[in-house]
Amino acid sequence: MADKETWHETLHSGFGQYFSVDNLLYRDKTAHQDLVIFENAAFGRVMALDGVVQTTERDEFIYHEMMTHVPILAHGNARRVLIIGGGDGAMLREVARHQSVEHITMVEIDAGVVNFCQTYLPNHSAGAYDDPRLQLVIDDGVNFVSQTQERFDVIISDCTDPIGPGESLFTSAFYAGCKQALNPGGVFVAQNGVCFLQQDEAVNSHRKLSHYFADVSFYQAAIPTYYGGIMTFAWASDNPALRQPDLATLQSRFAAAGLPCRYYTPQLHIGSFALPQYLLNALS
Ligand code: AG3
Repeated sequence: MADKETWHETLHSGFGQYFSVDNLLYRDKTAHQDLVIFENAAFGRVMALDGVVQTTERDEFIYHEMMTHVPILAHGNARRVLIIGGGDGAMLREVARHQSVEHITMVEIDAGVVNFCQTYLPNHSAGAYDDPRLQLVIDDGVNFVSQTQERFDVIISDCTDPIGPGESLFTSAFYAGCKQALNPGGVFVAQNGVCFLQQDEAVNSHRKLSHYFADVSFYQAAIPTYYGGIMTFAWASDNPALRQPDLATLQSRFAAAGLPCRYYTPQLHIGSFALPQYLLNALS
């Protein structure tokens, strides 16, 4: 933080965003990262790690709905879901809304993020840590996916940017582990940065994932606090049909799931796989 009143993001060089710190709720170094949680008049509670905004109360629904309902509803029969990262608990909250999901494993490297977010960012997890379907593992995600004998239908990588502890979640070793931990017909999705400013990230993920999966692409959403335009989510599976579901199928799955969404719609799900030409050019 630059001073007591204003917090500046340090992710991009040369320009960026700031927040007024209207009430500092928590700030300390966990075992792995510099964690800060504060109140901001415009965005509610804000959580940042190592100088980068991870989530805010005001716009988190866009990110978390898109990273859960898109793969789960596209899959159509996801019973076992693995979340990598996600220590603030909102990804868990959204996955847990699917009554058809029987088991959720969440692997977070930083116990401090889990603990302090439950105290200072409680609306994110909204009680989901008490869900009996949850197995919470404090471990490195690469380690977990390479060693586990368990298999999952959907894997969600709710990672930070590839700096600090989150860097390993952008490696071939991690993608190979995710491939082996997926059931046949499974889907892997991952936070992949804002592609206008972090295009190399998308290009690299695409190249690495293509070694392990037959169908690799991205879908996107604009999330205001992930400053700089659309955020891309990596999408990897062995079944290209999962990326092009028909509207009627999604609508009936969505209705059956009974989800209270504020961003996700089946129409938007289908449209989110359309990518801007500059990204398609970079990927080809
Ligand atoms: N993790 C993704 C934060 C990425 C921010 N990156 C950026 N602005 N390029 C969010 C964790 C929420 N559960």
